[in-house]
Amino acid sequence: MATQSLSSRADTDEARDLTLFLMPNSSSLAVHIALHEVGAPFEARVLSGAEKDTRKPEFLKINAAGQVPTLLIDGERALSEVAGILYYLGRRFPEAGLFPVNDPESEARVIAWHSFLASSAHAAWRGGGEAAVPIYQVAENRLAPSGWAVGDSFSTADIHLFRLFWRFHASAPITREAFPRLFAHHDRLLARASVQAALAAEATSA
Ligand SMILES: N[C@@H](CCC(=O)N[C@@H](CS)C(=O)NCC(=O)O)C(=O)O
Repeated sequence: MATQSLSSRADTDEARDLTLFLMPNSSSLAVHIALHEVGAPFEARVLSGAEKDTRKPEFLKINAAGQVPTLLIDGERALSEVAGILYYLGRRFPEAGLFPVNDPESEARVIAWHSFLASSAHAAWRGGGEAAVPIYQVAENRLAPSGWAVGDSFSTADIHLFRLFWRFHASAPITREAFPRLFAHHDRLLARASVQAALAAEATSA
């Protein structure tokens, strides 16, 4: 598992605290974006899908599920699952405003989005085609009037939604006219500096 390091900010002690194992343009993109949002130094280690790096013993020792994203904390504690890692980053870096504070209903709504996205949406949207359309409809209907996933502010749920929609929407028969909120959400996210930074970094290694 000869991984490439993407981060130029990996030279400090603080950077060694957070290491993201990623595969370009996969589920790990959501965590990559969130790391840019919170502004913490981190090291990104790029695994190769073609080389089946996630199945190699060195990586299975870090995450027995053999999946990205995997975030290594302090070089020793692996955290997996997009939802879990986004929650961790949102709570650890509250100044970034990615997770609601002292508002049980909004907190629950963010968690509900993550649960829906990790289960129903990921499976259906990856499959593509007509079968995926009803789940796009659920997401379209659930977006708040503000255009964000929850309430009036950007949250980890928006990052998770963006990564899945960005990756899979072209394989479903959906149009801007029929799903205006979802496409507007996608465009809004695409314009963020964090999203541009993560996509540009992953493009150089894909
Ligand atoms: N439930 C997991 C899904 C993660 C996942 O599906 N990761 C894929 C990439 S999108 C992966 O690591 N595949 C490599 C493999 O299974 O060997 C999450 O939400 O983080």
